Amino acid sequence: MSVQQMNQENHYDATQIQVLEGLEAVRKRPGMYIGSTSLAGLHHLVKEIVDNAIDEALAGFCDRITVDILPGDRIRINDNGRGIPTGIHPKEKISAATVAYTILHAGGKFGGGGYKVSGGLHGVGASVVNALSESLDLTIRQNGHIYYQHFYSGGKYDEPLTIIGDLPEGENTGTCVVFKPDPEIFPDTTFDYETLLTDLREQAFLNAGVQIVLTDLREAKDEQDTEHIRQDDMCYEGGISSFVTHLNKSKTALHEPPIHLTRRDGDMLAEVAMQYNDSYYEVVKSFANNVHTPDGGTHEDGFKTALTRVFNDYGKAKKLLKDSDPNLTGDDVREGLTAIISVKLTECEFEGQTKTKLGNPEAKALVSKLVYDGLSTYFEENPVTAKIIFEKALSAQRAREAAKRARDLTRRKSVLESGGLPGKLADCTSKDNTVTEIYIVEGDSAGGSAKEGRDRRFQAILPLWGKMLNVEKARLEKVYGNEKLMPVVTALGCGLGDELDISKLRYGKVIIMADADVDGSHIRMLLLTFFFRFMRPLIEEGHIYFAQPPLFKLSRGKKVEYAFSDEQRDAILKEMSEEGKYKVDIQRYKGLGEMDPSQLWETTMDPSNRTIVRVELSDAAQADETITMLMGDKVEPRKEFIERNARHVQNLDV
Ligand code: 0RA
Repeated sequence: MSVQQMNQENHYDATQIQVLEGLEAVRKRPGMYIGSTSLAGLHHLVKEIVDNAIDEALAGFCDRITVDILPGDRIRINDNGRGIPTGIHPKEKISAATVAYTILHAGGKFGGGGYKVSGGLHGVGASVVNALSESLDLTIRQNGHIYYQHFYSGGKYDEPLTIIGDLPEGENTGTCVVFKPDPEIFPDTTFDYETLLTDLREQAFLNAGVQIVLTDLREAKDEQDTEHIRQDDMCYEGGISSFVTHLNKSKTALHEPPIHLTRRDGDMLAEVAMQYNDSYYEVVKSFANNVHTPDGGTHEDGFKTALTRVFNDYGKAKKLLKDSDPNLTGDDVREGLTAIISVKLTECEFEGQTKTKLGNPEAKALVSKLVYDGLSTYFEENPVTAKIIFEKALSAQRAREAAKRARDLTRRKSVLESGGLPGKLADCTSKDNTVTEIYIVEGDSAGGSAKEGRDRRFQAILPLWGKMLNVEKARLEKVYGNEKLMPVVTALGCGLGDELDISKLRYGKVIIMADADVDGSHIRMLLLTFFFRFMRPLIEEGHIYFAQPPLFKLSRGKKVEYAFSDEQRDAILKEMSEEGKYKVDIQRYKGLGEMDPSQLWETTMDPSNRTIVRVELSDAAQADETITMLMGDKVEPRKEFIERNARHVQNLDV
């Protein structure tokens, strides 16, 4: 029996026209609904559908969500909830499930009155995904039946939601969606397993006890072909405490387990998990209604203020801080801290240009009460841990004061010595940082070629020399004394740490140029770590680049071409060999130093010919994790990472 049969016919037509207009608006301006049609937008589609299933889990009816990447880059999302309502929608006169998948809602959940907790695009998501899909198949298991509806070309349908069979005895109710993103909308429709895994793992942490299983079936012959199936089965009873443990896995924790605090106030819920480690950096990640808020907001403010207050009050009360001592600052008490803040509110107000900052004032009050009371009690009840953590903050305070002295000293010295710029810098003539660039070059011989080959009007060269400092294991004060890093800081002119002033940056592009081998990639990582830890806005605002020097020079007679990969070398070789009589000569560049100045200019520095790669930072916590792993002192996670990313590493290093 068709659900539609219960419907008046002309109503159906009217609804469909309305539907197509709504969904057409999404197809015309997808960016308004999913941010962009780049890979980020593509992966966002999965989030939208998963969010709906998570809402069902939050309502207490669903505890397992599976996400499968199917051949052809289709996505299948299945949950064991109640199933989207299949009854006739009183206003639209078609099935409520069809409404959810075809009518663009202004917000709220299926006409409101549903869930207490909802964030982001919730509820609007299903129709947006449908609008941007080439095809979408919806199956609902409910009332002892299996309901099915097929959509195509961005949400069109020929048949209404229809019962196609009976639900076998003992089988779960639930919702299953299979969609294929429309290649007319998305230039690249290839899903990245790691991206989905990171997003889904985050949801599994934020929703304790909900099982989320991601499976990649693209390479599989069938669903039993385990050899070609990648799968991650995630369920964290510890919730955000497990998240903190996960983020700290490459670090050495100062206490076990993480501190976990929870507080409820009416419909509001605030939760914090935190753990200190022996590094010098903080990772604080906040969420509102399971939506990441990278720009923080009221919940994060409440956390930070209360944390600083707890430390200073505790220090004074226990005579760990004398009355005459300066207070600990926020930076002091957050050194080596990994924390997750999660609030659930009836309605979130998001602020800022990208709507990624929480605005609700009540969240600040709730989180700060939670942290002040909860952590004060924790300190009272766990004096040994309290002492270790407090000592850490005191040592951060001492280091901050030492760094200030070192900074004042270097400042005085550089003013006295050389008018400020490092001796080895070959500066450019232009002072306009919308056109200027600086090449940071490892090795004196490559530095020499770069100086000769450059266009001195806008290209500056700074050769690096001396012993590199692994900043992952050092605080700011060490940077001030480092002979390799200080010239970089002085040349860039914008200071570092919390004194960084990006408006003083002397060059618009900061290009790291190192050999295409293991040593070169080490230098790239070290410099990048340095920028990430001490000059992060340079990365965030897109000023840091990697130069891409060629790996091979191929020549035949007078004709010369360069190759940047093995594949390209083979292609050029084939082409050249077909051309005729001379033998093709292949030279492999072992280092930048082997190129003469004109070759270096032509292949790596000439803006009209070169390729440079901009370093992008999509998620600071993710980057922190990777960097700690690669540069920190725990070996096991690093080995694991390198094995998992062996192919990427090869690309970088060969
Ligand atoms: C019952 C009522 C409502 C929704 C659902 C079940 C439900 C929706 C989804 C989406 C994916 N999986 C699902 N499982 C169940 C409607 C609640 C409302 O109108 O607010």
